[in-house]
Formats: sequence, C-alpha cells, structure tokens
Amino acid sequence: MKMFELIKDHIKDIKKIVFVTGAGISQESGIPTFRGKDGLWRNYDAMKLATIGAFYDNPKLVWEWYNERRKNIFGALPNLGHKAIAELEKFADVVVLTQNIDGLHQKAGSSEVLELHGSIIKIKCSVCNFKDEIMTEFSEIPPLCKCGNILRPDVVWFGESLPQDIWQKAIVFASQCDLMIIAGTSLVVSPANTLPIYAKQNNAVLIEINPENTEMSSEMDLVIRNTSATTLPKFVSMFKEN
Ligand code: BJW
Ligand code: ZN
Repeated sequence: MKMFELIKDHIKDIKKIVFVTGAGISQESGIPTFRGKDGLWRNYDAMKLATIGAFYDNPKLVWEWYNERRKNIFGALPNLGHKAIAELEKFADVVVLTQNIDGLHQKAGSSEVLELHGSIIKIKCSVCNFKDEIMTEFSEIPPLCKCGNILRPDVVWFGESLPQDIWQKAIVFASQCDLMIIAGTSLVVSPANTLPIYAKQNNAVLIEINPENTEMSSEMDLVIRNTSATTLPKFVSMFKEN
C-alpha cells in the first residue's frame, strides 16, 4: 500500500478528518453523477435542469426528473465507501461535508453530515414558508402547497445561496481539520469547491479520491485514481493496523 506512505507515519496525529463528497461517492450505489454522459436524463442536460430558471419555465419537467431520482435514491443502499467513512468515527473525529442530497452517508451511519445542497426528502413551498419531508413519489406533478403555489424540492439550485448556517459550520470544520479527503466530486461547483482551500490554510493533508482528474488535482498532497468504494475501506484498515 505504497500510496498511503504519506500519512501512515503521521496517523497517530490525525485527530480531525473532514470528508468533502460529491455524486461520485454514490455512483457505486447506482446513482448517476451529474457531469459526463452519466449526467444526461432523457437527453436533457442535468445541469440545465438544476436551476431556478428551469423550474419556473417548466416545473413539471423538473419535477419528473426529481420524481425519477427520488425512486432511485430511496431504493439505493450505501456502498463500501459510505460505510468506511462511518467506520472511521471509531478512530478520529469525522465530519462529512456533502454536496449530495441522497442521504446515503446518514444511512451508512455517519453521525455528523452537513448537507450543503439540501436533501431529496425535503420539499418546500416556492412562495410561503411551508416545509415538509416526504418519502414517496408524487402522483400529481407539480405538487401544490395548501397556499395554492407550487412545491419544490428543498435543494440548492444554481444561482441560489447555500443554507447559511450549514455553510458557515462547513467552513469552520474545513479550517480546523488535519486531514481532508475529497471523494467523488469534480470540484467545479462553487462555493463547495473552496473547502479544500480552507483546509490547506490550516496545513491539513489533502487527499483526493477520484478515477478522473479534477480542477484541483494539482493542489492535492495525494491523488488516488480509483473509485471510492475500492479506496476508502483501505483507510479503515490503515487506522486499524496502527
Ligand atoms: C467517482 C466515481 C467513483 C465517478 N468513485 N469518484 C455564473 C452564473 C451563475 C452562477 C455562477 C456562475 N459562475 C459561477 C456560479 C456559481 C455556481 C457555480 O459554481 N457554477 C459553476 C458550475 C460554473 N454556484 C452556485 O450557483 C451555487 N450558489 C452560489 O454560488 O450562490 C451565490 C451566487 C448566487 C447567484 C449568482 C452567483 C453566485 C449553488 C450551487 C448549487 C448546485 N446544485 C446542484 C443540484 C443540487 C440538487 C440536486 O442534486 O438535484 O448540486 S448541481 C450539481 O453539481 C449538484 C452537485 O452537488 C454539484 C456538484 O457536482 P459533483 O457532486 O461534483 O458531481 P459531478 O458529476 O460533477 O462529479 C462527479 C465526480 O465523481 C467526477 O469527478 C467523477 O470522476 C467522479 N466519480 N464515479 C469516486 N465510483
Ligand atoms: Zn405555500
């Protein structure tokens, strides 16, 4: 396991681990990523559907996309990558800063998960303050609020700001960690893609797990070009051995 030499000698000093995760970590649970050929849904570009403008132009279309994703996600199980992250809590303080809305980190048993882009089980009214959690598909789309306006997924679309309390906490965790592991994200979407910079300012070790190159691969201390379900269990083994 040559690739781990960088941290193996310092493993006793690693007290705080922050994970930054994206769609790639759930790919091995059967959930498609956004970018690349995976990110096409009925020939629509997922990136063009994940905007507030697309929702107001065609709420029915955007809801059809979410309805299909709800069905897929609610049937999905955490994979060995999610499970390894949960198990690492036995060895260090672990915080997961995820861009995913699928809830699989929580299902795997992680206790500190900050959902930067919201959650697919949550819905909210596009006009009033109504919010709810719904675990089924919607038969009538777009679903309507009691106030008569359209309900929407309680997720963060392009042009919208992240939930500020969660984002502020994420910055604090990122700024205080010893090790940041960035897994399954292309790091093209801001502001989530700035989190490694906060960690670097604290001299944290930065490790990327991704089969492909990303925007920030050259900034990493170590890049592991493999999938997360293959790689993350090896971190657990390494902590166990030390
Ligand atoms: C594996 C693997 C395996 C595969 N193992 N790895 C110009 C105009 C307007 C806005 C902007 C602009 N320029 C910049 C902006 C800001 C914008 C932005 O960043 N845009 C860029 C795309 C250019 N950001 C925002 O708008 C954000 N808000 C904001 O900045 O507020 C202030 C503001 C307001 C107004 C104007 C400007 C600023 C909000 C961003 C919200 C993103 N929302 C989505 C949808 C969430 C809900 C949903 O899921 O439906 O979030 S879009 C989508 O991208 C989703 C993801 O969380 C996010 C990130 O994607 P992720 O997770 O990285 O996935 P992929 O597919 O990109 O990558 C997968 C990776 O996994 C790949 O690298 C694979 O190689 C790898 N992989 N298999 C490990 N098995
Ligand atoms: Zn309402």
